[in-house]
Amino acid sequence: MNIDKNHPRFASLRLREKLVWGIKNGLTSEAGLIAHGRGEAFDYLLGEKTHNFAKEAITAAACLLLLAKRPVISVNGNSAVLASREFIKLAKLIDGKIEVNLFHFSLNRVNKIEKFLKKVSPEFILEYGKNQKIVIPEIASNRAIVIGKGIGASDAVLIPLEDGDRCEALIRQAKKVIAVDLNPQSRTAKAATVTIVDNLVRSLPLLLEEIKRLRNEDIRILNKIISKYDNQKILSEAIATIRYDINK
Ligand code: PTJ
Repeated sequence: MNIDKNHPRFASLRLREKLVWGIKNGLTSEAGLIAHGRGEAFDYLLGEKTHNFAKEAITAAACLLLLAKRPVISVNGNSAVLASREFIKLAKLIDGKIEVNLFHFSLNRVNKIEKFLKKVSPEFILEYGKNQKIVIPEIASNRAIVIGKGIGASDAVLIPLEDGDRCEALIRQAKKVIAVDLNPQSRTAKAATVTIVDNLVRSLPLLLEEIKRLRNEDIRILNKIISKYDNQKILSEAIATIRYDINK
């Protein structure tokens, strides 16, 4: 569909079109549209803007990623079509790896998403077919199967648009987990080390800028920012913002 740039909902409609494109081209799952709709609803309630609680989480996330020795970005069928360029830029900045890890698993979709990301840059992608896999215990989906030297060996993982039990399982493995989730009440949001309650497409460019700002800082300063960070407080602020706006 051709969307007029002057349409008041242009930005939102463009994202929808990206997901529809993702489905037509075999990257995004059909359930991905439902997940996107849920995200849209929360985004609407949050006024479709990046709040201070999200900015605070972005700063903590930047510190975690800069301190990590083996950071990995986990990409699914929604996030791939929404933010492929930003993922590659992020991998470059933090010297990290990108791994495709799907909830509605199909090898065909993994291959298509990898191909799509590799078009931007082939450098940072750990390919599913070419790397040894391991199983992360207590995950009730194919998400349990991860690349050994990717998510398996990681000390920090970015998990945009997640579905809960994997986040909890990664935390049990003593990994730092950064979630991007517009729903502050999701299991993922509650379990993650740092939860960015914001739209992926708004928050990733800000995360890139924050990493650039902090990358030459003393390690002690980065650690101090993390030690002061309180994810529960961030989630409470997000929930309060939604409630306040509903009651206004
Ligand atoms: O490609 P696959 O097979 O790995 O499947 C990906 C989806 C997203 C379908 C799968 O992980 C899933 O079912 O996720 P859930 O459980 O629906 O959770 C997705 C979460 O992301 C929800 O809490 C949404 O509110 C949130 N969300 C959706 N779109 C965005 C978002 N958060 C941030 N930015 C968005 N654009």
